[in-house]
Order: sequence, then C-alpha cells, then structure tokens
Amino acid sequence: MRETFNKLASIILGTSLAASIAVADGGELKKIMEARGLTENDVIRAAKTYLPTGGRDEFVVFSSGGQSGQIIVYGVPSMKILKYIAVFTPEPWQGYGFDQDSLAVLRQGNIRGREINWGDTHHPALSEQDGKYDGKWLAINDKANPRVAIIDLHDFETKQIVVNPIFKSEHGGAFFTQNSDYIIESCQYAAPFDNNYHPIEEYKETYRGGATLWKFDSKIGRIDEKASFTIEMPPYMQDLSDAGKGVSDGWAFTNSFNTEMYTGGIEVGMPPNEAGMSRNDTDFLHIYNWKKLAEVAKDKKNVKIVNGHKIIPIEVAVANNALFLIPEPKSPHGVDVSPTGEYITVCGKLDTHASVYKWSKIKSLIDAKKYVSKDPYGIPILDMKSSLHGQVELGLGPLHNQYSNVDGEIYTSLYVDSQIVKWNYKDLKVLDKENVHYNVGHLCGMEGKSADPQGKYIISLNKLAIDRFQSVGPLHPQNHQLIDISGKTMDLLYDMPIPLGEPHQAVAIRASKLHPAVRYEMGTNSKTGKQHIGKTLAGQEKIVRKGNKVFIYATMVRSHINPERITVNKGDEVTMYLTNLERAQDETHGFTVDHYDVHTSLEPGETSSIKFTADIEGVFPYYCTEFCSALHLEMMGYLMVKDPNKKYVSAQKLKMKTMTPQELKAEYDKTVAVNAATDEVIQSVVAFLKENKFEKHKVVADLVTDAFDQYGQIPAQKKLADEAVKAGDLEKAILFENMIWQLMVKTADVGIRAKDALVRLVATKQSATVQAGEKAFGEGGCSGCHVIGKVSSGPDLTGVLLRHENGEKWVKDFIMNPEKMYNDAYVKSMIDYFNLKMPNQHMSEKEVTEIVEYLKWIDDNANLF
Ligand code: CUK
Ligand code: CUA
Repeated sequence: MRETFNKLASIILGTSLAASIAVADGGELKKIMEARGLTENDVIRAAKTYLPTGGRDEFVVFSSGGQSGQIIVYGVPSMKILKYIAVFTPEPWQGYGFDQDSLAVLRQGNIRGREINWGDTHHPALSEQDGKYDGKWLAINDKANPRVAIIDLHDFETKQIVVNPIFKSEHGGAFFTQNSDYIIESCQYAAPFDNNYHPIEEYKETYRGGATLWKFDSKIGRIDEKASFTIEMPPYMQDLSDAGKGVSDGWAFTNSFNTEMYTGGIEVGMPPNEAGMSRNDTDFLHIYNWKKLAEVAKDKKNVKIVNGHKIIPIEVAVANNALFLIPEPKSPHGVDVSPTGEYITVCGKLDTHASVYKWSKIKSLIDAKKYVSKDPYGIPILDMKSSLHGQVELGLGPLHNQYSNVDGEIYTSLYVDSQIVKWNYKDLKVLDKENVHYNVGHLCGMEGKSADPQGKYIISLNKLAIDRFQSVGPLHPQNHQLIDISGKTMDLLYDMPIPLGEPHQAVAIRASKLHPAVRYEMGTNSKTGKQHIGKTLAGQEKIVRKGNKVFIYATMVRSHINPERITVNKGDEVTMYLTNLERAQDETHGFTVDHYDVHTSLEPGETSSIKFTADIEGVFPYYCTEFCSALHLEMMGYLMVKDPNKKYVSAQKLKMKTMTPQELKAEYDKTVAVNAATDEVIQSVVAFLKENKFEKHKVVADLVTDAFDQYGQIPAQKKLADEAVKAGDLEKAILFENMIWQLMVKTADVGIRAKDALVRLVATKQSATVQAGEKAFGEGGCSGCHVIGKVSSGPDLTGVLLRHENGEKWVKDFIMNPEKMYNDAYVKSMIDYFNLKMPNQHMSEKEVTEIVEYLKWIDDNANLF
C-alpha cells in the first residue's frame, strides 16, 4: 500500500508544486541545488523536461540511427529513448534477422544476390496527407547501399525494403510527396545505371545521377516497384531533396554539388576531389514536375529500361517541360520547402548565406519559357536572381532548415559555427542565435517540415560530444540537444547522448497522432500482416516429419512451451513455428535453441518461425528468453539431436526412491488446500474490483480481462486433475493441481495490479498538506511500526482519530509527548500488547498537523485499504 501512496502523491502533485512546497517549508529544494551545484535556470530547465513516472511525452521523435542501420525512437521533451527499430541490420532482441519472417524482410535488401547486413540510414520521413503527418508510415533511406525501407507505425516494425536497381549510392531520400503518393530517393555519387564497368574517363558520357520516384500505396503501406520510375539527371552529385507542397505540389527540388563533374585522381597527381568538386561559385538546384513525369512514364515509348526499372531520359523530361536547373550557392546541402510551398530555402555549406527561392517566381519563368541558357545535357537553366526571393547572411556552414508554427519563422543549423539560428524567411531578418556543442548537422522541429509545424522545440543533432559526457573512450556518443523555442530567444534545455550510429536527420510527430496496437490478431505474421502458415492454437501442437525435414508447430503461453521434448536426427532440417497464445498486454515471449544462432521475439498473438539444420549432435535446451512470469525459468524444453549412424547404449536405470501412497495422499490434500486458499484471495480482489466498478476504467478493465484469461484455463486443468485421481494416479493429479496454482498466481498477479490501479483512480485527491503529511509520516519514522490497513509492529492507524474522544488533539499530544501518556490505560494496554513504546520522534508542530490531515485522508478512503 505504501508504494501506492507514493505513486498517488506523485500523480496528484505536479513537480513544480512539490518544488514550491519544498522551498516554502525550509528550503529542501535549495539544499539540493546547493549540494548538486544547480542554478535556478538549471532547475527551471529540469522542470521543463522532467517526465514524472508514468507520464507521457507530447512528441515522439524518429531519429536515423546512422551507421547502425536502425531508427531510434524517443520522447520530447523528456528525451527518453523508447525503442530502436531494426531496419537494415540484424537486431537480436527483436529477433530481427534471426527468425525466418524478419529475415525475409532483411533479405529483400540483398543487392545483386549479395546479402547486405548493414546500412547507413540518413533521412527518416513520415507519411503525409495534405502535407500533414498522418502517423501511419515511416520511410528511411540507406545511403551506402541505395535502398528505402518502410516501417509500419502500428507496430513500429520494418515491413519492406526496396533496392534501387540503378543507383550505386544515394542520399536525397526519403521524402514523401504531400499525399504520400510517391517517395523521393535521389542519387548521390553518380555512377553508371547499368551494372557494367565503365572507365572513369567516360564519366560525363556514361555516369549518371537521378531521382527515383517510388510509388507508394498508403493504404497498405508498401512501395510498388513496378509503378515506380527514375528521372535521369546529369552526373552532378544530387544531394538532399524535398517535395513541393500546397502551391508547389506536383513538383520536387533536389540540390547538387560537383556540377564541375570533377573525378579526382590524387594517385595520378591530380588535385583531390574536395578541391575540384567545389571550384565553381554555384551548383544546380534541380526542379522537376514529378506529377507530369509519372504520367509520361506510363507510356513505354518515353522510357528506357535498365535492370528492369523505368528511366525517363533527360531529353524526354526536358521535352515535356518537366526538368529545370537554377544556380545555387556552391556545395549546398539542405533544400527545404516552407509549410505553404511558396518558399524554398537552400543552404550552402561553403556559403554564409541562406538563399530563399520563391515558387511563384520560378513558376512564371517556367511558364514563360524564360531560360538564361542550357547545361551540357540540354536542361534549361533559370535565372538565379529572378527566382530568388532573397538571401540572408546567417553564419558559417549553414546546413539544414526547420519551420515553426510562427509564420515566416525558420531555424537553420550552422555546422562550422556550431549554432542554431532563428530567422525570418519572408522579411529576411536574423532573430536569434543559440550555441550548441559541437558541429550540428540536421536539426529537428516538431512536425517542422510538414504543412503544420508545431513550434515549441528544436533538437540540435550534433556530430561531436566534446566536453559533454562521461568519457567512454575515444569514440564519443553523439549529442542531441533540446532547445526551447517557445520564447523570444532560444533556450537550451537538455543534452542527450546517443550511443548508436550517427543520427543524421530526425522527424518528430505529436504523440496523439500515433495509434500503436496492443496485440496482434491470433496467428499473425507481423512482417506481412497476414495469418502465418504456421499458426498453431492450443491443442493443435504437433511435430510433422517429411523425409529429413521436421516441422514443429509449437505454442507459447505463460509459462510453458508446447512441445517440451523434440528429438531429431543429425542433419535434419528443422522448422519451428511458434505462436504466442497470450492476449495480455506486453506478455512477449522470446525463443531460442541453444547453439543454433536462432532467436525470435513473439508479441501477444504473433506467430513466427525459425529454421536451422540440426548439424551438431547433442542435447540442446530451448527456452523463453523474456522474463515473462515467476515461472519463466521453467519455460523450456529439450531438443535432442541423435546421430542415426551411431548406436547408443542405454544407461542403467537408477533406482529412485518413490513416495508411499500415504505420503502422496498428504501432498495431494495439501496442494488442494493451498489452491482453495489462493482462490479465496482472488475472490476478495474480485469483490473489491466489482464493488468499485472496475469496468468504468478502461485501464483497469483491460487488466481484469488479462487476469481472467489465465483464470479461465483452470476448469480444464481441474478436469484433468480429477480424472487422474479417479484413475488412481495421484502423482499426476498433484502436477495438474500445481498447474492450477500457477494459473491462480498469474491471475492474482495481474488482479492485484488491477486493484492498485483502481485504488489510484478512485481515492480522493490528496491536498498539498495531506501530501506533506504522508511525507512526514514516512520520513519521521512512523511507517516503521505502523502499516495502514494492517496490524504490524504497531497498531493499524485506520480510524485512529475516531478511537479517542477529541481524537485530533489526543493524537497530536501523543506524537509530541508520548512519554507523558505511557500511563494512560489505552496506551498502557497497547504497550503491553506490542511490547513496544511509542518513541518521541521530535517532530515539529507543523509536521504533526500535517500527519493528522493525512490520517483524515486515510479515514476518508478507509474502504480502499
Ligand atoms: S546529411 Cu548528415 S548532416 Cu545525410 Cu541529411 Cu546533412
Ligand atoms: Cu515466456 Cu519467459
């Protein structure tokens, strides 16, 4: 109960209130601040990010995990990490790549028959409707091995990996168009589209860049490769991209560098790439009408096919007035379309300016066919000055941009200056700068690239963590810094070390837009969303042999795996289908067979499969890898692999002492009695839940459903136990009665959780004084002898105020000066009974008053204890 009080108190009293109380009542907060060397600003920042136990964040961030090939999910403002989503790399906890079904997803990412087990994730993107995030799908690209993956936000699992059949490298993905019709993936390092050798001397002729438009079906959340196409582009290094929205919907924008088409050659005495690739003052922003080109691509005559993939040649795109170039300051990086689609901001790493282009200006140049020239590949070039809204000097190394809810407000990362700059892209004024540590790459606003940015926070995704954290060796974590942007000036709130990969880009969404599932429909293959061919229900477990192939249909439920013994021949190919029969929330089971490098994680209702060749002889325990219940360790079985060519001599049977019939009967009776007593406890919890109308509270009702999932299995076990008794097999009957007890314990476990949750919901709210009283009760040592609702080493204090005439005064006097009352008849009897004297705890009058208030609160809620 004590714990329940603490939970109650922390829920009822917000942090800041607790803090002000602490200050008022003798400076406890001050003491902590002094001891920990905190300033008032530190404490305010802590309060702005602190998430009390059980609390929820307002925003959820999906950050690329860089070279880990994963995605990191965390909450804002608490910056608490919630999940790593396995995407391009195996992930053992979730069994990703270690069971057959997730392996099938991972292997979709094979390139030219080669298994690829790592990825360099850069840009996650959330699916959109009307340019606003819909919380359904997440896409991310792999720069190293040009691929795009789709993650389902209903279970945060990767469902699809698509390999770009013609690019050899990419960077400008993934970006959704405003209604998620397409996902843009543009090239980075130009290379031949085909898979053949082409000498670097033929770079300009045979190497190409481009932008792939992946057709996306947002109902089922899958890319349709056949309906996708690529727009051929010159061998400039295409970089980041963005889809137009609102007024610019239907168009897309892709930056580039190395329009010099320099190809290096340090080894033959040429200056290095870095010099040759940044020689020109400007590079090209590519502007293309993907909507029109999607129609164009439908006609076979308009496309060429390479590696089975449709490509629209440059000349076809140009002939359809669908591909243009505009000069942009040298070596640009981010290109970011404003919430209305009218302004397009480009930042150049090597230019101190941000350049703001205006869509209406660009569009009128295109409509009037006003070109200044053409590039060597015949693409019309629009005049830079006439398409610019303006340029602003921001600082050194501007990279990426994010928008806020304030019209015209934009935030830009400055890589070299290590700053975030807040400015206005409409009136082109710099408003504020905030220092970050060190070398920021991307920055992440709350829905900051959607048509509906939320403001509030910016996260600075820093590449280095010099001076920031406990050193863990030469490789430091990366540092995500949370900045409050709700005020006139920015305020840096929090540093979060990220110990996974190099997170390039992150996207944030309101948590209220996400609706993740609690369980799967029974027998679901989570990777396909369909029923698994190996779905097995209770009672359907079996082992099927076809030649040297063995198929095991198994189930898992607290706390056993069925079957528990499997014998195969050495060399057999073993496939195990496992179904988690649980309905209860978070009752995941994991499964592995020792020594065979297989692992799967089965969420409630899920079926998955593992496969291996039993190529080593011996005895191999298999077990559940999640600590799922008090009998988790017992959730195991044996795989026995025998060599069919070997003769095994049976070991001499040991003569074990057996129990006498009387001993057996005694044990059986004892087990039945224990079960009856346990059931009584369950029934008392049930009565409490019913009296307090548990069904009114969804959280509690769910827990009760979970509990009765277990309880409902008891009659079947009881029948088996009684049959065994009838057959005279008490040994077996005891085992079944034991099983009943296990089910009861699991029921009680969840039932008590439900009761605790219900108490919290129905108790009267505690006032500040009551809360202080509870604290004084705990810290003054009262709780050492008095347990509310129970007689322990001192009397139960429920109703203590009513036990004495003028109860409040009596209790106060007694706490202040207990010695004076040792001779009082009632006190004397208590001293005799407990063999203990109430000690003087030297409490202040204020504390005693608060304790009395607390005792009153207990009486108000006495029915709950
Ligand atoms: S890139 Cu890493 S800081 Cu791949 Cu978006 Cu700019
Ligand atoms: Cu199931 Cu441990």
